[in-house]
Amino acid sequence: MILMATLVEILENTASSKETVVAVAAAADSEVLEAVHRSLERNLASFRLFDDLEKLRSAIGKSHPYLSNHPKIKIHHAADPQSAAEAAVKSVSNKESDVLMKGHIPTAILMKAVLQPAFGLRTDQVLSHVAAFEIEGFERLVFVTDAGMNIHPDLQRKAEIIQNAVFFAHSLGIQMPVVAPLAAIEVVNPVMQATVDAAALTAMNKRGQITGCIVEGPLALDNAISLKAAKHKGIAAKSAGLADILLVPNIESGNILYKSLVFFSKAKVGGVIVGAKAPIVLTSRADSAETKLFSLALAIRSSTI
Ligand code: COD
Repeated sequence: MILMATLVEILENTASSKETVVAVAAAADSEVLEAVHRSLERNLASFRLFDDLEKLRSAIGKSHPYLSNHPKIKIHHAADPQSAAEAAVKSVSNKESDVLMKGHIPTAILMKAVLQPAFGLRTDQVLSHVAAFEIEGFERLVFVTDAGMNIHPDLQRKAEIIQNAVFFAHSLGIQMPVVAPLAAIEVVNPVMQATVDAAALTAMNKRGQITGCIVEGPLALDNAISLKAAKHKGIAAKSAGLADILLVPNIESGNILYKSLVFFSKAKVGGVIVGAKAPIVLTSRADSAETKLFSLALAIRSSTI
């Protein structure tokens, strides 16, 4: 597996070996349709769009008329966001589609449909969100998990979230990713749960309970990603400064890190939910068409491994 260092490289090296079909829940949105349009230009996938028919036709007519009779698009009526979520999920679980994509719909509505055992997309694994960031001036991709699904994970859930992200990093050619469980300091403070969990996750990795990676923490963000900062502070951890995967303590810190990277640093990002029977493209409704396209490429790659 070739190591990919940028999201553009990933996009350019992602081709559906077979025709990948993407089911989009609540597709009547110009940024979603732009991502669909750009995917079609690149021959990445074909699409089933689920939404209110009138709304969808009007959105297509306004922003992307070229999509209205496209041979690689099928349109399905769903009266409201919940029906669109359920129909798109069922389309993936009955294998009409290979990838699920969130459109203009709240994450919780889509994920509740994914988690419904009767709809058949769940596995016995934890589902978690992984975002891949390409940051200007930074030589490697940085993965942040979980900024989108698990609200307040306990130790066991954090171990499973790491394992999901590690498999995802492997699918991009990163053979032994370094994982930093983030906290505010580098030592264990019993009243700072993130530091206690980080130390336990480090021990779990050493004992073979989390595999395919090096976990070392607790680390604050600067010492996780900057060798210079880690050296300056005299951090003893061998992998300090070298993190590929940043495990955030909870969804709020993850969301703030995600949005800071995008809005302050203009980082490029793609994000997916892993751990279900098929990959799920999960971006924020405000995310750009480019982010949705990168996310699709990441999802297609992880659906073909
Ligand atoms: N992986 C596997 N199974 C899970 C997970 C998970 N991450 N979460 C819940 N389940 C299972 C439970 O074991 C249970 O069997 C069932 O699903 C329902 O569990 P609840 O009642 O805890 O789940 P919900 O429906 O209340 O909440 C699930 C959500 C995904 C809706 C919730 O976790 C959520 O709102 N997450 C945040 C989503 C969000 O707002 N993201 C914003 C950033 S874009």
